Amino acid sequence: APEVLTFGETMLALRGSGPLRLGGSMEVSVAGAESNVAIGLARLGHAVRWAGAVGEDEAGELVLRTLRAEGVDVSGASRDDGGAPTGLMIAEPRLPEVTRVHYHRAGSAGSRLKACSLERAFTAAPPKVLHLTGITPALSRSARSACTLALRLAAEHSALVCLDVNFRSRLWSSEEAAEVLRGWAPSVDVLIASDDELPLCLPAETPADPALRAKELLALGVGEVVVKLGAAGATAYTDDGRTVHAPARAVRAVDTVGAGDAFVAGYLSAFLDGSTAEARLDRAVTTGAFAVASRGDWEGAPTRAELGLLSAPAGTVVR
Ligand code: KDG
Repeated sequence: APEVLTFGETMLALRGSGPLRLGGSMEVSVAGAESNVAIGLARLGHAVRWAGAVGEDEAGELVLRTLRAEGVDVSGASRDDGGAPTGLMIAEPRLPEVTRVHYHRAGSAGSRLKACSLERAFTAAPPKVLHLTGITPALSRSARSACTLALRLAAEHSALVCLDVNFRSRLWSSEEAAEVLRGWAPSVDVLIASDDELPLCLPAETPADPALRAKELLALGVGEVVVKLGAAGATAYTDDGRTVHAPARAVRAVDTVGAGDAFVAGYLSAFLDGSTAEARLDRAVTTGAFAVASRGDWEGAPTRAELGLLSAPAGTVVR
């Protein structure tokens, strides 16, 4: 059985080297927050299953082939038999520090993921941990139902639930997101969010202070709240009343897209290893830093043996 089951939309990802309207060549890869987490976990040696849907097309084959090559179990993934294509995401580096992302995913196969496919993938081998993001319920009614069902199955099979809020304003409004995510909060064991995303899981009247927000979430039944603070690191609030902080690891930033997913993979990896909150955060900021220092969403994710590389002095050549 997998240690972690995750699902969501993974798209064909094209990345140019300048303004999209000028044309030129692009790099071809795949991207999806949940599959980024799955790859991050697989590289760290965990058994992980991804159960999204792709189109019956070559882009879908690339998604499945990439995940398979990375050691992610795709036996629970499905192909849309209604002709919907695999979604497309274009990353347009517009300034050295500013990348625009364009989605072509409305009506895509991934967004039409069916609850019954997810149920098959879950019950075939119930996982220890179910990982969801707030992107999937924004995709469609059926994707949202798949999430609701997954939460129910997790409760029935005593799987822990990890939720990364991952708010995407291009997909839904904060009001719509809050309506869904507030209902989910009491079922979540590990809630991971950036500071500004916390109110999406809380009642309308929320304190401005992140520590008070986290306490309120714990009171609602969340097991543990992990707040990502970007360059300022991350803070975890645990249900035994402890607050643990880890500063970010200093790296030269190359591409911040995918850093949050890498952070989640590191955190869950240490969680599955049975590590302390300090060690969980330490691995999360480490894997997050690898993503920031590497081009692409998931390509730079470290293996377990590579985790220590970040401490090597500048100019190190490993030979
Ligand atoms: O976290 C990185 C994701 O944003 C990217 O892989 C694409 O899943 C994606 C999304 O919906 O933005």
